Amino acid sequence: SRILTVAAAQLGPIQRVDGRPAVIKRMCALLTQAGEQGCDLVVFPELALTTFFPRWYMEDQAQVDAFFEAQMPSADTQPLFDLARALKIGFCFGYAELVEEDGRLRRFNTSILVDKDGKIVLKYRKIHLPGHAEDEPWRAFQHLEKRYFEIGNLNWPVVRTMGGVMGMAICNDRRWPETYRVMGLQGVEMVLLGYNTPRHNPPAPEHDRLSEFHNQLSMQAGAYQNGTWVIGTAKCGVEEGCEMIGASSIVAPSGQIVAQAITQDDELVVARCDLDMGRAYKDGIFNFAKHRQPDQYRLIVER
Ligand code: CDT
Repeated sequence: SRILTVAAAQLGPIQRVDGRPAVIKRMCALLTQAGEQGCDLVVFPELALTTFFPRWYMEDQAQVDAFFEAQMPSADTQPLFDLARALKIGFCFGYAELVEEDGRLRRFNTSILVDKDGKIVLKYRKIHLPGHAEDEPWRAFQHLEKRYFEIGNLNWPVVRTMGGVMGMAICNDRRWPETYRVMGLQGVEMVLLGYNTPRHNPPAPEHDRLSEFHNQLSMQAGAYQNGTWVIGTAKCGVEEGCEMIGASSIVAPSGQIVAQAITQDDELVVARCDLDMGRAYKDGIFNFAKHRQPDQYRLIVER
């Protein structure tokens, strides 16, 4: 067996006035706890450094860009990198990325994986951007990811690090089977995933009571169908008057949840994960080479 002790480092709410240094302090406190519990890897949420700003319609680009990071690590985030390296812990977190690429400024909803030596070894840019691009004043709050971010342009890369094959996904990605399958086809053994999920979905309020169920359903199915661990980490609680679900979960390749958060606040959820546990699924019922029928799936990429 190849054991990796992993933590989903759930974050409680981050209000708009909370500066990055205060958030980094909370993340460092969770890292320290993770060190005390012998963790190898800590997974923080999507857009971990600020409040979930797509809930607001903004026209002033400078106001929007205040939520973005133009450098990583930055002066604000360096203490997180330093502490993790001192503790010999790998970590992953999400942030809003501002980058000059192809001769223009581009904005992505990004997550990075940092190895135990403090080196960024993998970057992913969110592909399934939910919500809308224009103000919809009838909503109690907006979900303007389609306004503030471009669709990620890195596909779903995986990397061999910390003794396993690691990949990443971000929030809404977890609801789409293609997310896990593209990584599954590259032999992924652990998917690191952060989310910000408002309980209330203005276009379909009748689904609100099913929020945790759909969260679990998606991650458990993705894990089982690809023989991979899934580490789902929430930013949750009441942020700027908007409730977001918690239920951060560590899901085994069997599809079973082996550990889950019980609060809506900063909380470390830890499990000893055997990376070899996916083998029986990858070699058996989900042996892709033997049983998949890609010729029959063409419609999926044609439409
Ligand atoms: N952050 C994020 O992707 N949240 C979405 C909300 C969907 S409702 C517009 C999610 O899938 O959880």
